[in-house]
Amino acid sequence: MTARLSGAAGLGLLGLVLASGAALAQGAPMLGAPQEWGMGLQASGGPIKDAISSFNTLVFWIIVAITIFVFILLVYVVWKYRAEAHPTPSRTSHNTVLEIAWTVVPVLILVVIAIPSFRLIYYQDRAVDADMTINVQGRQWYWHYAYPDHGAFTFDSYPVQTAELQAGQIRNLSVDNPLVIPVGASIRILTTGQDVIHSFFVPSLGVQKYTIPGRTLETWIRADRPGVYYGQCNQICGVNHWFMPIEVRAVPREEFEAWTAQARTRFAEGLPPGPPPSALAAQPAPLNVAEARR
Ligand SMILES: [Cu+2]
Repeated sequence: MTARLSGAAGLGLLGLVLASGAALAQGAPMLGAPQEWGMGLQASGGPIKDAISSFNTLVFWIIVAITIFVFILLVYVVWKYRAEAHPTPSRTSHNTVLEIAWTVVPVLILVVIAIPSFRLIYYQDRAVDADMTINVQGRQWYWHYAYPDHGAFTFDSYPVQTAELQAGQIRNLSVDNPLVIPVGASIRILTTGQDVIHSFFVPSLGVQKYTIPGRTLETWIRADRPGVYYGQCNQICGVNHWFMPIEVRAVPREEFEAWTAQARTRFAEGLPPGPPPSALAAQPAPLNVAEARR
């Protein structure tokens, strides 16, 4: 899918290389989080975000081309038809060729945008042959996660309080019990809301899905590299809306299995699962620890 979109985008690859950042060595845990002076989209942690970045690049360059074209046209007209050089104004009010052209060309541009756009929407819609399922429930004001394929344990996820932040943790983004996923697995995400509409939004994994009371919506995620991917509820859901950060930790499959085993045991004892074992070792330092802690 990425390849298809990149093909359509043409220049997408350049954008992706720039976006995914020089700081991210191949295989190193990556950090999906806002960065100081970040100008583009967040770095991509998986195929869905790759596809979104490609499509974004395509639309960006179309906008650049149109803007330059209109600017040049304006300068040309202002210069060429100024009163001094062109004292008798044209009285032309209709021009069939021109009118057809300025109708057809925008339609073609829209078609060029629409085809990859619809492709992307259907690509994001659901996982083909998902490896596992995670249930995500938005609640006022925390996240509730369930792993139906791994013993049906569940837990709540709250932000780490500012005073309790440890090195590498990010204020208003780090949580006590992160969502843990295995690297490279296609994960079906089923969302629902307990009370009001929330939204499960993790930019670096390319996912945003509403959690609506009484309804179950489906989407999917896949992280191709180990890392920490941050997000937030991005639906204004009440006074403590800010209290709903999302932290997704993508870990190697063995570590994921160990974590689920630990989580099941602890769930049976009424305890939260906590982070995966190597969480602190694998914690990539944000570029702006001082800033994040402020
Ligand atoms: Cu919310």
